[in-house]
Parts: sequence; structure tokens; C-alpha cells
Amino acid sequence: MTLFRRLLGATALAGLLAAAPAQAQTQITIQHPLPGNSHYGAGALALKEAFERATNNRFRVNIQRNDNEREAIESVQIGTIECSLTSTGPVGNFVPAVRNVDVPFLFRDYAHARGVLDSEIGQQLLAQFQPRGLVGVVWMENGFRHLTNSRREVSVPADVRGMKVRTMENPVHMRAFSTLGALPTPMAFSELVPALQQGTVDGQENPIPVIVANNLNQVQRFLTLTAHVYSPAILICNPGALGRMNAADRAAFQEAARAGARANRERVTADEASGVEELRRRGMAVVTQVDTAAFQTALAPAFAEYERTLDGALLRRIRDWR
Ligand code: EAX
Repeated sequence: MTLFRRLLGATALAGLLAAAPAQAQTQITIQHPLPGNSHYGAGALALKEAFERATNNRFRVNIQRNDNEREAIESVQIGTIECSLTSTGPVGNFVPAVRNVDVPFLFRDYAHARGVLDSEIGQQLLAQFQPRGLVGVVWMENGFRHLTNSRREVSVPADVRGMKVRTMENPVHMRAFSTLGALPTPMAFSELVPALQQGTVDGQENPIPVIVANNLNQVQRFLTLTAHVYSPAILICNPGALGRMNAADRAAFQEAARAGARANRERVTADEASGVEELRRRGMAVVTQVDTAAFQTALAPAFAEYERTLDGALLRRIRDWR
């Protein structure tokens, strides 16, 4: 075959390949409310890298910031985005059973919380998402929440009396703060900083990783290490989006989500180790001597209500988990 014919053949083939569309990547959008340089950012990025690698880039994971968690979950429900990485803050409004893990002082420490959520208890809660048109893919972590405010040092329940405290859109948390005599004001995270700047609220509560990542030291003077509630996070996805994956890709996505959860928890652990010192360095007055027993005693009426209105048996099972 002459050189000319061979060149002609090669050009035609190149032309054919160029014309053939590159296999379209399937886009998966994950929204979360925090900066990229955060414990949520770390989790989402690890998931992205693991899933794109496992699928040879047949899938592309787009990570977007949306600091209105309820809105993001609604978008997952209607399918305008595929997934949301969110705290359980507003999740109980979609899957009521999740409110059980929002009870203050329910978890003793990180090992207890992570153990329960990774156990059958956590899996049974995830299974409750399907009937609500959502998929609970994996538990991630926000962290133990602490109170900050701009008015005074807080170390006992009486110190929060009459204080306007921003809470998440979460009736369990709101009940706790009203029981302490504070004035809980529920709002999305997107509204928090303006509300603190304008004095609409005096205080708020969040884990150290969130306070550090969002520079809340710039709008809050006092930090009290109340650790009053463990704040789980969760990756929630649209059933249709996951249903369109073949079995191997679905398994790869689940494995990537687990890798994301590991990276997220590692970041929380790291932020917990350095965050309080970092906030002191940024000028916050940190109260470490907190009368936790007094807060638990003051919350007794709320605990009694949770036993009645939530799943009392599940709460006991979680408390007894070892
Ligand atoms: O999930 O709303 C909140 O205070 C949450 O902790 C924050 O959005 C991270």
C-alpha cells in the first residue's frame, strides 16, 4: 500500500475520531454550606477524587457552596442537584426520625457518636430517607457545638437567660434553648453573619471547625466550650441520580462517600486540636470552665419532652451504646 494511501487512511481515521463525541461525562453536583477549606470541603473533595478516579473520569463531581442547607436538600429532592452535604440541622423537617440524634448531651464524645452512627443504629436511620424521596448515603460530621456570643461570658445556665441565640431550623435545639430561658431564633446559615453584625441575635452555636472556617470570631467576642450537642452531618442524594448508575458505579460512589467521611472526620479531629488556640489567638475570650451538670439539670423538662415526642427507646439505645 503506497505511503499516500496510508496517509489518507490515517487522516480519515483521525477525522472520524475527532468527530466522535468524547464519552460525555456524567455530572454529579454536591452542595455544602462551608468554605472549601473546611471539614465539609475536605470530605467533598476526597469523595470527588476517589469517585472520578474509580470511574476513570466517566463521572465528574462538581462541588458548590450553598449556605442554605434546607434549600439544598429541597434541590436534591426535586433533582436540580444530585447531592447535598449538610448538618442534620434542617434534616428532621424532611426525615423526622433524624431529630433523635439532635438531642443535647446525647453523645458522650466523638467515639460514641461516630460508633453509633456507623453502627446498625446509624444505618437504620439512613434507611428512613428512601420513603421521603431521598437517599441517606453516609454519615459525616459537623462536630460538638459550642456557644458564642457578643454580650458576656457564659458558664452557667443563668448566663444565657434572655439572650437571643441563633439556632438552626431545628425544633429540638430550639426547645433546648427556650428551656434555658434564652430566645432561640431559627435561621439558615446564610443569614447568620448579617444577623450577628446587626445585633438581630446576640449569639449562636456551632462546632469549632465551623467557627474557625467562617471567622465567626470577627462577629463574636465570647466562646464557651459547652459541647451541648453533637452535630452529625450527612450526605444526601437524589434517588434518580443514584438509580441511573450501574451497580459497579453505585458501589464505587458508596466507597468514595466513605472515603469522604474519613477525610471529613480527620479534619474535624485536626480542627478540634488546634481550633480553640487559634480562636484565642484571633482575640476571642474562651470560657473552658462550664457547669455542664447545671446545664443538663436545667434541660430536664426538655429531656422529658424528647422522651415523649421523639423515640424514647432509640434515645435509650443510643445512650447505652458502648
Ligand atoms: O452545617 O447552620 C449551621 O449552623 C451548621 O452548623 C452549618 O451550616 C454547617
